[in-house]
Amino acid sequence: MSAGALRIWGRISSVNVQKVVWTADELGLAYERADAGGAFGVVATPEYRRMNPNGLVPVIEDGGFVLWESNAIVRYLAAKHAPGTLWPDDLRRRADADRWMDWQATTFTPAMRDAFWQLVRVPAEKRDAAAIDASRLASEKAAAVLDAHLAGRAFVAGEAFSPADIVLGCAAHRWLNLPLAREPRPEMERWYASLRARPGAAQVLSTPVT
Ligand SMILES: N[C@@H](CCC(=O)N[C@@H](CS)C(=O)NCC(=O)O)C(=O)O
Repeated sequence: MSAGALRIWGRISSVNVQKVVWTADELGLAYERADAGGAFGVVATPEYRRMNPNGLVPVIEDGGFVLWESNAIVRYLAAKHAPGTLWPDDLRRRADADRWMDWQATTFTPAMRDAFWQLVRVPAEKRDAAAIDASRLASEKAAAVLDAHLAGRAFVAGEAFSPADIVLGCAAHRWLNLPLAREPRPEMERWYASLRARPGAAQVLSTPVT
């Protein structure tokens, strides 16, 4: 990797890596991404554990500064490169985006974890139907909250695109592409379609859910 460029470690199939890649693409940053995690390994090496003792992806290195936790990375990159635009200056607008980022990490994504894991990663004959259904119901509850919130709003935090759209856009990409029957969510689907039209989202939102 060349010196000085932003470095991202993590396989693109990881929803948490996708957030970071989308943010970098949205900001037009030059970066180099190294596959790590899953079948790529790397995360158990002593060098990697020195960067992230959790052994998880993503990790970034930016001019000697190492950071893990995907939403913290998204906030860091947005605040560094786009204060006042991607990262709102206004305290309340920023808190609004921030709140939805936390909601993605603590509510929406945990709700869909079992459905994703069972339907995408577990062989059909070994699937736990009860776990899938409980996860589907919890995800529908969260999807209903987001769908209702998006009514009358172009983006999650109002009229301007914010980091909340990136992290929830990655979560929605997963939810809307899981092979299961979902309730119709017209506002969420309208918002997701608008995200898919963004050049900065092209790489991530065209990545299959695997
Ligand atoms: N809270 C962490 C979670 C990171 C995480 O769970 N990453 C998963 C991929 S989405 C991981 O590293 N799994 C192990 C692996 O890929 O080897 C974040 O948001 O960055």
